[in-house]
Amino acid sequence: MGCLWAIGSDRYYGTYSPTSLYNSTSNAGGGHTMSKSPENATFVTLARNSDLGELMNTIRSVEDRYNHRYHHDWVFLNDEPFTSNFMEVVSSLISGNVKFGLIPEEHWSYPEWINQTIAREAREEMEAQVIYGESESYRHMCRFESGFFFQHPIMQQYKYYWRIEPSIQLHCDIEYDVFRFMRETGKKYGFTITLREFEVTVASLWDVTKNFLSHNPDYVAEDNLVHFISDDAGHSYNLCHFWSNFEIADMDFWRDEPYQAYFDYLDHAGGFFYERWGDAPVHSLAVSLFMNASDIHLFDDIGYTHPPFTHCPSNPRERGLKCSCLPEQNFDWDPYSCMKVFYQQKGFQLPPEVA
Ligand SMILES: Nc1nc2c(ncn2[C@@H]2O[C@H](COP(=O)(O)OP(=O)(O)OP(=O)(O)O)[C@@H](O)[C@H]2O)c(=O)[nH]1
Ligand SMILES: [Mg+2]
Repeated sequence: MGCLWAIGSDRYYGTYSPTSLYNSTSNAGGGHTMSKSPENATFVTLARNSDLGELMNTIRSVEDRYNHRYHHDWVFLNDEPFTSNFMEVVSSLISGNVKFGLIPEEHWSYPEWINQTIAREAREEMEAQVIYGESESYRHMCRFESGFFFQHPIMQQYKYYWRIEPSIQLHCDIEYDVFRFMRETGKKYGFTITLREFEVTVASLWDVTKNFLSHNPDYVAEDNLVHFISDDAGHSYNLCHFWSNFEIADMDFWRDEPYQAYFDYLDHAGGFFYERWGDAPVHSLAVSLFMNASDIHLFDDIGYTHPPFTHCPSNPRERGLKCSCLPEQNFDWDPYSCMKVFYQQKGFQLPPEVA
């Protein structure tokens, strides 16, 4: 048994398998009879060693509802080395290849242009206002998820990812390969839950975004979804965003020039530290502006909970997927959800009780 934190010259590459350290086609969980999915795709989970307790049921849920059929890889990233206990336990639960990566320090630290005194004062001021308002690590996490997870050497090998967080649950069987679906339909971004951001955390995000757009108007897609994020044709931000703890998406979008230039512009503006810009609004603004509406997919059939919100299918066909959630738990039509706005912008028919 053992774990590798370094293979070759790449100190950020690691893999762990109790049975075979070097056989990249073997799976740690073992026991599957179907072959591995050919899709160039992986689950990705950012986690601390202390998240292990919450992660075990989450992984079990993802495997039982989906991955035992497809055996996709699963990448775990951390700003500190994973313990061998963490690696052993999660590997024993996963039916695909499992890889562990250490985040490079430059992806989880202050850029030189940030004034850390001002950043600290901003945190102190936000402490009583909003969840994680005081948290320094939360800000590094949001900046990492906004701009760097797809640059990690392990993630560079893949095109598609499904982001999984500790303590989420899947409620319905998923009987098709979601990554194959993304590839065959040309979709670039998939989500399940939408909601509104706390305004204080993104106070200047839209103004900074508008400044960026004024210098880069060509990045805006012709058939964009600006009316999802703005109720007044782009004058102000309505705080709607796709909840990024669930994302099934194409990393080429994050790696391509428009998003790279956008993230760099935001990073220099400093709002990841002087405010508390979340990766969810940052991703959502980019997706809504730089993608065509047809690139964005609502995975309505995926029953999903990230506490405290649930997306539960109500469509009778989707209810046949042995869902362990009730349609009345669905957050979609709550006043804080933006699903109605999304339906209207996409031209979807609203359920009669909502229309
Ligand atoms: N390695 C590492 N991972 C972190 C850290 N902070 C958060 N994460 C991970 O980043 C993701 C988002 O953090 P969460 O604490 O779930 O943030 P949230 O979803 O906004 O809020 P809650 O789930 O309600 O706590 C999760 O996958 C966490 O495990 C950190 O300091 N280090
Ligand atoms: Mg979370």
